[in-house]
Amino acid sequence: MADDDEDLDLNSLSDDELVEQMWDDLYDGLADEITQGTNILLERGWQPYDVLTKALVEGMRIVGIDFRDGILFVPEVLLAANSMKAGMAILRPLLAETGAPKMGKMVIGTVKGDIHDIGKNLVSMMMEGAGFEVVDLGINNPVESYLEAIEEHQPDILGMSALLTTTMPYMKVVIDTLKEKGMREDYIVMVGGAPLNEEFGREIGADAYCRDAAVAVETAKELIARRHNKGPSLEAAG
Ligand code: B1M
Repeated sequence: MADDDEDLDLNSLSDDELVEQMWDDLYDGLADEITQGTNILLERGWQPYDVLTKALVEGMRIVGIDFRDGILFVPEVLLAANSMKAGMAILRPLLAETGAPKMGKMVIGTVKGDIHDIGKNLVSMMMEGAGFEVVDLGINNPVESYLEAIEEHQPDILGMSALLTTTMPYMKVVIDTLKEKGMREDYIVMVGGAPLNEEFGREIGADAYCRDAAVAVETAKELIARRHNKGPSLEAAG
């Protein structure tokens, strides 16, 4: 696909054609083209969130299907992921540019054994855009990293991401450790990642499972507001 596209002027495409071309370019791991396409859509007045969801996230969804079906392999998917990150790098400051008052703080990281970070990065970007301060611990985090970070940063929210069925149980290890240390109730715990669901979130004792980054933002706002409304008096009464 890449060869055919060499002389293609992305500027000459309609919005719909360009978005479809970006799905192809993401699939082919063409970071420069993704950078260009992202900039063109923004110049045409697209909202950063629309570029993110309609061009980049949808493109990665298509990559995911062919990865699952054994049509694409790890090296190709890595190139696609890097291209996606090139687009996200342009969108990040725009999404964070809302000037919203600080809503709260979140520490977030992908759990131990798991190196997927695109979804987590998206959640971080959207949370920053909604006025949250975000401390991103990156990938492959053992329970100790989470503990150190919450000790250091005293967040309102602990966020965890997992993309593998083999790594998602580790979220429970982190939550159980918080319980053992008597710290569980000090933090809102939110979890997310493609293989998770509502039921899993409940079973491991998280406060919320978040289907996507937009849901993460809404859930965070809601849970923080609920916590503020509760206030210290309830604890004192209890
Ligand atoms: Co991986 N991989 N991968 N992979 N990979 C999946 C997850 C897989 C489903 C593909 C498949 O087979 N269909 C499959 C898992 C199967 C399973 O567990 N049952 C899989 C596999 C098997 C593997 C390897 C084992 C492959 C191998 O080596 N043989 C290996 C594992 C490495 C490891 O982690 N130890 C591996 C490696 C890789 C790459 C390195 C090549 C690359 C990652 C690059 C990177 O992240 N920097 C990669 C990718 C890109 C994928 C797919 C194709 C795409 C994931 C992604 O970025 N999606 C993925 C297929 C899929 O998910 N359909 C797949 C886009 C992203 C925006 O969505 O991450 O779901 P997502 O995030 C969403 C929500 O889930 C939610 O909000 C996000 C934004 O809306 N969310 C949160 C996520 N985290 C949250 C945290 C929150 C809240 C919401 O906290 C509050």
